[in-house]
Amino acid sequence: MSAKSTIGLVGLATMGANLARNIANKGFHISVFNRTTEKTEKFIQDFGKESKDKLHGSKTLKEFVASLETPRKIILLVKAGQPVDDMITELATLLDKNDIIIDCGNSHFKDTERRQNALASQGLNFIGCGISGGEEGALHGPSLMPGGSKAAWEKIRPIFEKVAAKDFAGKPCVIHIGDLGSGHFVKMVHNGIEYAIMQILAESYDILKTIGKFTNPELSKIFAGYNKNSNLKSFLIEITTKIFNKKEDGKFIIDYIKDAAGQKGTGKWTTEIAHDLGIYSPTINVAVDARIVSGDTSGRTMCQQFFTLKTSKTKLSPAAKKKLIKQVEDALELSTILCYEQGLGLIVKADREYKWNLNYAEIIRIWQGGCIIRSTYLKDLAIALGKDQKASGKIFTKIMKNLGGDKQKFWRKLMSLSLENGIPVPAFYATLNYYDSYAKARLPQNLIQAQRDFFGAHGYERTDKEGSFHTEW
Ligand code: NBP
Repeated sequence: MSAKSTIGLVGLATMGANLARNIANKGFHISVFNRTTEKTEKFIQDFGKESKDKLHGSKTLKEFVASLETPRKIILLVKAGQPVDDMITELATLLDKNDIIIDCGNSHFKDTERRQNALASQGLNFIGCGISGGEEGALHGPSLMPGGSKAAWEKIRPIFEKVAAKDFAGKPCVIHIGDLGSGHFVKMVHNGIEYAIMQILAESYDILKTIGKFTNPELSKIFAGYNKNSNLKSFLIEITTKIFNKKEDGKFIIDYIKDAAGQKGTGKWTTEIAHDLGIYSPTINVAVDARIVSGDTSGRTMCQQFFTLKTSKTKLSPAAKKKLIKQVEDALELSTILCYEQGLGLIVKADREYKWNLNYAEIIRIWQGGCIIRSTYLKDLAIALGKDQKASGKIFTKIMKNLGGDKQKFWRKLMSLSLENGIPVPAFYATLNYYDSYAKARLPQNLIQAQRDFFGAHGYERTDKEGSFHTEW
């Protein structure tokens, strides 16, 4: 290769390989490097022709760095954690002032800030960029959430805007999120919302299967019906309808998948940071817990010998089954709205704490395409958070009316029915508690304050006069 590549990418696993192909298919020359050289060779063999020779493989990091235009722009898509630090250390010795490293992995935003500060002292730019959409997104258009130096962002902007997914209006699903670790923070919250919505969908499945006795093809049709609801139409529901219909060797594969879900960094980090920032995001918390309990297979087996369920076995008439489908839709709709709300609450609090000066409407807009939590509801939500006060007020009122209407009554009834039948619905329940806790004028924590004062003389504030008080109980 004589001319130099516009950009480079390190790490050719699922995300890196697909993003590199996407970048090359959009017409940019891209050099790639992977720790295991055979993977680079196979990648070039398999996909080199696809983009008319825009992909260039390097055997060594030195050769890779030398193949790039300056200032060099290098995307990292290696395993999050120590591999990112190792790769940065190696690269930093080969790079020149003003070169840019873009970590597109799921790194913790505090690690991103540490890396930015360390590299800045060497004159290097570091951007922490969240990427969502899995392998399909990486290949055809992901949602991208870059944070860090604005000047460095301007250098990568033409490439990122071309490879990103498009929102409902055809604009690229990428913006400069803000300074420092804000891009990785927003991606982390995106994943927290993803955990919450996936748990709510799993609970809907359990209710419909256990109480409604619906078959897999019926479940697929039910979820396809939910996907016609403009507040629910989403990538996650779309794939759910496909999952229920998928057969292998004549068997529905869903019935043979072990019920133990893994949970990696981002979900747990979201709950930790929510606690650190004092933000109530119960659905995200219980979604992480629900995966933890599902994975405790030995604990579950042991408890099943001793825990007796005194539950009803509700038998539904055809009319009642129809009603159940609607009740689940209503609960799902309101819960999903409140999952986005919880994630947003966390972003707003972090923005105030870290002074990132984020644009919330734009963050919601770039989640409209490419990412896992994309949903038609995000069109309304972006308007509700936008600058047009009249339009925003109108949509906000519509959302609040929906939350406070009859669907809420059906959601409460569904919770009773689920609990009577012994179906764990932690995410549905936590979301309803979230709504109720904010809606209720007086919470019972006056008793907690009295108890704390009783045993620890912690003092309390009163509703009828100013100041701090203590009682000799
Ligand atoms: P993985 O997270 O599985 O990482 C595998 C890649 O890291 C391989 O290229 C591997 O090279 C490289 N690597 C490792 Br492991 N240790 C290394 C080291 N010390 N130095 C250099 N390279 C090293 O890949 P992925 O699933 O494509 O994810 C990449 C990043 O994107 C992760 O942070 C992930 O959390 C994030 N992400 C993933 C998804 C998804 O759907 N998979 C979605 C969004 C974000 P090798 O070939 O030599 O072993």
